[in-house]
Amino acid sequence: MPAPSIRRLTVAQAVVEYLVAQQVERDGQAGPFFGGIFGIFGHGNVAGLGEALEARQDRLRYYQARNEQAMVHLAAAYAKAQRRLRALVCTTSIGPGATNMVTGAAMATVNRLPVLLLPGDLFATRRVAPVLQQLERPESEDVSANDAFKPVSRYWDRINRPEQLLSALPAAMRVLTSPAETGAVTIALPQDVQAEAFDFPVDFFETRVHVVPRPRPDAALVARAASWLAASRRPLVVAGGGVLYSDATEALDRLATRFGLPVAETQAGKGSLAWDHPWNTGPVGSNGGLAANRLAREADLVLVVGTRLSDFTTASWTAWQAPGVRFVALNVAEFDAAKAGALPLLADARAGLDELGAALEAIGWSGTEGGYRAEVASLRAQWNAEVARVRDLGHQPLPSQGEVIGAVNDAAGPDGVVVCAAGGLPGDLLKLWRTPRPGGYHLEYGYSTMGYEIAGGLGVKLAQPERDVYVMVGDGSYLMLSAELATAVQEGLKITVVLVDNHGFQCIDDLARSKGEDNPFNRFRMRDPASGALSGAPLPIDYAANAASLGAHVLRADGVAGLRGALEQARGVPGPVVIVCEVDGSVGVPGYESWWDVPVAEVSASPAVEAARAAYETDVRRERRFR
Ligand SMILES: Cc1ncc(C[n+]2csc(CCOP(=O)(O)OP(=O)(O)O)c2C)c(N)n1
Ligand SMILES: [Mg+2]
Repeated sequence: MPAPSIRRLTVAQAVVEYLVAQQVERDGQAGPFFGGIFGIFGHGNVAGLGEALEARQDRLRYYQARNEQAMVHLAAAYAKAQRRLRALVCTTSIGPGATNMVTGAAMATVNRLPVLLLPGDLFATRRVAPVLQQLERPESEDVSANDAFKPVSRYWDRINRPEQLLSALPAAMRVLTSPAETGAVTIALPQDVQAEAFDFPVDFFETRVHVVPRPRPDAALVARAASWLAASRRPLVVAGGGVLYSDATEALDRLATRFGLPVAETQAGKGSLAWDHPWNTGPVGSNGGLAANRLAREADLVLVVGTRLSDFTTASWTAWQAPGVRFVALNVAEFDAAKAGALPLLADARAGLDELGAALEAIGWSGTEGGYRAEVASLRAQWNAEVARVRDLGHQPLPSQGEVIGAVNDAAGPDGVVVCAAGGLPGDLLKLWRTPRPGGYHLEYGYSTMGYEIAGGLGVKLAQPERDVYVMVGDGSYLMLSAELATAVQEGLKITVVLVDNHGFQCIDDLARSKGEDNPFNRFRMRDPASGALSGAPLPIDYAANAASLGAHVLRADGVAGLRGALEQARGVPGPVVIVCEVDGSVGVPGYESWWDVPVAEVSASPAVEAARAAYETDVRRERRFR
């Protein structure tokens, strides 16, 4: 008798059995790809996936979440901290539970982070319709709320028959483990199909190792890139997130050091070189610093590595002003390598940097000239002095946000990780945070989603329990999505949340004012009964009491000295800590010869808006297209 070659499982059981058998290997090291599953049950997953997971708690641990959007943030942060070599799964009920994940899916896809989303779906049999939470469409029965995931997923499928899993799950794994294509993967699971049994082939559940390759660039193009570099007088490297994902930090260090190449950082790439590395010139772009922004302006050759070249990196395409400036784009994704009319080096960042270094050796280039090196050193010194100044303003009576960042950075030490996503903090962190080690700076600035911060911090802590995680969150973001503090308490995940209270959506208020607006739309003020405007007393929100009510250990920081004391105290607390710190929102960190394109009203009754429009029309002329 031949061994039975089928296993009779429900579709939900088959999904779980398949997921636990998936491994990923890079550079010869293999491990399980899925680190667990977050979920909130309801109809659409409780009797299907819920039953299947109960039986497999030994291999795929289930974690409760409070909010479906937050759990996708958590999963994406986990994947980022794992350099995309591990991921989490998210399961939801149908309807609102499912569509709550759409924002998270978009965020993961924008940031190229793998997350596997398993929303429940309507009955495939359509036996009962409309079911609770069904979005009916008169023109078609082949549509559900889950179709909203299509434009925000890199792979989307709906399992209407059990055997569809046999192609859908491998396709999902291909996308999740692809450095070039990864993002949100959505597999909608109709709830009747989840519970249906099927004779699956046994070998479908055998351990499968997905090898993440390090594609090498085209040899002729590497030679050309090397000749362009050797001919340049003012080259600049821009390090994006791809450097970190590819573990290319040492390769970048070697190339920069050997040839005297200044390196500028993006939000996703910050930490590619230690902040005090002799060739790290700091951030570039709209929130860039004076060293990198000046170097960028006059650069004649820009080597961009692992970056999407978002408007914040390119300062809305005003960053590069030298006539004839050329780009070389090293990227694992063809889509990104083709940007800026660049010479495309379609490759893994580490492999590409190594090959470029070898090609430069082969043509005997000794690197940049002494004059340029001296200029870089001088700009670096000026920039580091400016950062020190802003981190230590001594503003009274309330501290500035820059001082708070300095204090948290000091407390985080060499191995701490800072997590942030939206508000005024990301720009200030990009300028002021000093990252000693790769992975110490974790910003979600692709989608810049308010509410990512606390959930993201938990994802990082789950991925890297040995590192201290510091979440910096604005009062606005905190109000939007902070309930995962309860999850932190439940799971004993220690994160230190520094809640920066400036009584409103301060960065938007600043932006509105810089464009001539004069309204209270972005401040947290009571509506004034007399005027009817949002200009009354500050909202009486007690953030400390709010966080304490969720079970967090809470500390109130009074000034910078109080904050330093609270951070010290937080060290000894085993569970999550929230430190509430009021700042003076009117004291911002300056911009450094940079710009961001935010169009201003072309006609307005307000002279301030008219003036802002006139300035806009001058500035926008500096935008250069590179196609
Ligand atoms: C989900 C979401 N909604 C809206 C925005 C637009 N937005 C960006 S920053 C911001 C204000 C953030 O306020 P807060 O967290 O207090 O930070 P602050 O600006 O005060 O530093 C808003 C509304 C966003 N990024 N994400
Ligand atoms: Mg605020």
